[in-house]
Amino acid sequence: MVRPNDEVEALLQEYADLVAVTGGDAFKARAYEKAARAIGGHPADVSRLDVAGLREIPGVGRSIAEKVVEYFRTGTVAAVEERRAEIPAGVRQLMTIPTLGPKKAMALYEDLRISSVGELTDAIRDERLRDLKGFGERTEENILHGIALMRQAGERILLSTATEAAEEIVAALSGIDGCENCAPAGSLRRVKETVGDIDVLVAADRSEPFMAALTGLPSTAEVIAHGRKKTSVRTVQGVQVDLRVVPPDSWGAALQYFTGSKAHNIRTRTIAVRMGLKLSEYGLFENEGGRRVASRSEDEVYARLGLPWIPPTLREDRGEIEAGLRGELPEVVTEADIKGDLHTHTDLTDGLAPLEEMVAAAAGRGYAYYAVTDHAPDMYMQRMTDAKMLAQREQVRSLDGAHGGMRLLHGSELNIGPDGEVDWPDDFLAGFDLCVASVHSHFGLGREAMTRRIVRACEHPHVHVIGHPTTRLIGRRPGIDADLDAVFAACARTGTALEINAQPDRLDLGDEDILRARSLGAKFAVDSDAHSLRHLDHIRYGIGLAQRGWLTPDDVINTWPLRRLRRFLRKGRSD
Ligand code: DGT
Ligand code: CA
Ligand code: CA
Ligand code: ZN
Repeated sequence: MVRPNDEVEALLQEYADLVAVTGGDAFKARAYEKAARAIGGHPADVSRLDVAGLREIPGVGRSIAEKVVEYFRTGTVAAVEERRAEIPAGVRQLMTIPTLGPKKAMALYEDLRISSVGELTDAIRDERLRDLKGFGERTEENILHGIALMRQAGERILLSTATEAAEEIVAALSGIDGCENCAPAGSLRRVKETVGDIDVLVAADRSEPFMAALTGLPSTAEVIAHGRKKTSVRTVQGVQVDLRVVPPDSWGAALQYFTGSKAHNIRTRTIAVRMGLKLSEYGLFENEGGRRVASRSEDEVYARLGLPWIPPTLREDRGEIEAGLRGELPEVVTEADIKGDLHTHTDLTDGLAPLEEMVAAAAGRGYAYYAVTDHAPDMYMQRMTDAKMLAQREQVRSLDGAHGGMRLLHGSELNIGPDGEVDWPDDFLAGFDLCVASVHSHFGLGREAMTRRIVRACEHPHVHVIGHPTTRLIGRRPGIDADLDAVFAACARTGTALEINAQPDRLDLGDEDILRARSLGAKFAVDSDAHSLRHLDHIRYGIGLAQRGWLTPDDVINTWPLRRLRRFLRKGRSD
């Protein structure tokens, strides 16, 4: 269920951390880190490659390739096990606390013999960390926050993880004889940013074959409950899956009920009650006589309640019922509306694929335009130079229109400095078609300074999109502290778009922020921020978020025809 590539990525990343903290050389640790990312982003399944095949992946040398082969042959890697054995399990857990990291965790162990999360919270309470080099009051706060994030993340999983797991289950169950319908429900169908458990629904006359299939899947680690109507299992990744099998003639009612949200269902039930009806997962029934009046499709159920079909992404009781009753539901943006991606990387910086391959893959998605936005020089480890950027521009120009007429925009992802300044002087910036500007450092500025910083970036004539605006990493790093309403208003005023970054662990902006920003008049760009070919597909999660924020194509600049997009990129200038 976990992609083999992701498994190897996590393993090599762990190895890099272990090397770093057990006194191995920093160069080796970095090499493993780089290989981890390359394998995670590699389009082909690495479990099927031999040493020679693996060595064709950039950054993967003989010794790394051999470890990968060893892992798939034996299930473990001796070198990783040896390093693990040097560190107590509790300390390894400390290393995974966001905001703490491997180095500090090791320092805590070596200097204070702290080897569990419990001991760490005790030590913070007793102010025993303050005497350590590199720790202070601020660090303590951050660590406590990291522990809280880790505990929350332990309970919910990333949307992408849940989606991939659910798709495998749905594919397996759909192939079984007698399956009339099969789909995910619950928060996953509503495309929530994180998912508590996966709900899957099947319409069939006999339930047992489906229940048996779920419990027998290779990805199933544990059966929690096995029944005729509902079966629950836990996957090898620790995710709970609830499978319900319903009679085909109550499919619509069941799908509506188990999609939720609870808050939305309370509203639909109340409407039913007022009409003298009763709504359950079996259908919509008349109170008197109990005749069933709707149940086959969701459409039918909503129609009988006087409502249009409501997209699952809107079902949160955030005004969708009222809008539906008035006939004013938004025509939310869909993946088919997206005409291009405006934030992507190549192997010129930290992307994994060369320009031509990224462009070909984008064209394969049917895009009308595509922006290449590699990192700018202020992110030092990317080693960007003016010459490299200009050489890439030549290459971009030569590929412009070469794939099915897809137009290319040459851009860059700039870094918003602590005072709101960006890389490069204006005359150099003027040469780009489009610039995304993002916060990549100084996350801890005070609220006022942080707000001023981003507003200044919005006011820059050559900044068109604010990339991953809050910089949060789900379960790992909180968003920056800024007056976001002031930022959103500045975006609206200056004609700067807010990004909806679709990277699975960012999903930034989140739905609540999108709703507020939209009400303040801002426009949006839904971007993959792809660092590899397969990342281009992540755009779907961004679309889910955009829908949850009630956005229509008119709100999203990369659904617009290129002419209208180019006008937006002039930021009011006439040139
Ligand atoms: P999650 O799993 O925490 O991410 O969120 P959901 O929304 O998937 O919640 P879950 O799995 O507990 O239940 C799936 C759906 O089933 C939920 O969205 C609405 C429906 N549902 C579950 N329990 C109740 C209930 O007691 N009343 C009503 N009206 N609906 C319920
Ligand atoms: Ca659920
Ligand atoms: Ca559930
Ligand atoms: Zn980026």
